[in-house]
Amino acid sequence: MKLQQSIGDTKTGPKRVSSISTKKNLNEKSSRFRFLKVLFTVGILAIFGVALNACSSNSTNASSSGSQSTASAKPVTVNLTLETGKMDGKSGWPKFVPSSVTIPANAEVTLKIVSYDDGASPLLTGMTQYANVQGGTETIDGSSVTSVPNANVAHTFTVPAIGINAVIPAVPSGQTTTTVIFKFKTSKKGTYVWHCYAPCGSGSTGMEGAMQTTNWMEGSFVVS
Ligand SMILES: [Cu+2]
Repeated sequence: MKLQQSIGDTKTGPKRVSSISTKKNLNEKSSRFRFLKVLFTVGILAIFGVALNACSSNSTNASSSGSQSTASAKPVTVNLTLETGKMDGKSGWPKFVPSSVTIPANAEVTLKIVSYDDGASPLLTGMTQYANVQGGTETIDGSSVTSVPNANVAHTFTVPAIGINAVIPAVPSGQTTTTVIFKFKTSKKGTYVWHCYAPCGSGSTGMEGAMQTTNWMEGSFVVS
């Protein structure tokens, strides 16, 4: 029995061995196949990834170039003159000319104000914030400023609704004019009012005359 069993074992032994080796081969083949499948899938995913990336970067470029085109502001120059009462024939009645200003929306505006007024009109108590440049950058006769000493303020060109305030000093002695360059950007369309906040009019407070008359020290500011 033992012998037979051992013979039987030896007979069946190799068969089992061969079947095991076949299984091993199969296992190896299938694992290779799986490995190739994984490689193939990774390859396909990589190609898709590159393609998607290219598409998305194209669309990003397209959208960014689109936003650049909407963001590119038009450069616009607006010229104003600040005339004195003598120039207008009305003593004590300084005037911004023209009184009505129209500027395109989304524009980079250079507001050039040439003033002939050598008289200062310091801002009244509670209004001295208008001695500070707001909502843009300013140069006076080529020098950058962020404010003007109140004793030297002659006028302001202020559009409260859009937060811009340009400060115009009195023309210094020895000069005929002083030139204020105020740069700012317009955004939305709208019709606003500009004012001068310096008491440059007549009367005991300087708040009468030109200060109370439309088209003298106040006018329209249209962003179209
Ligand atoms: Cu004024």
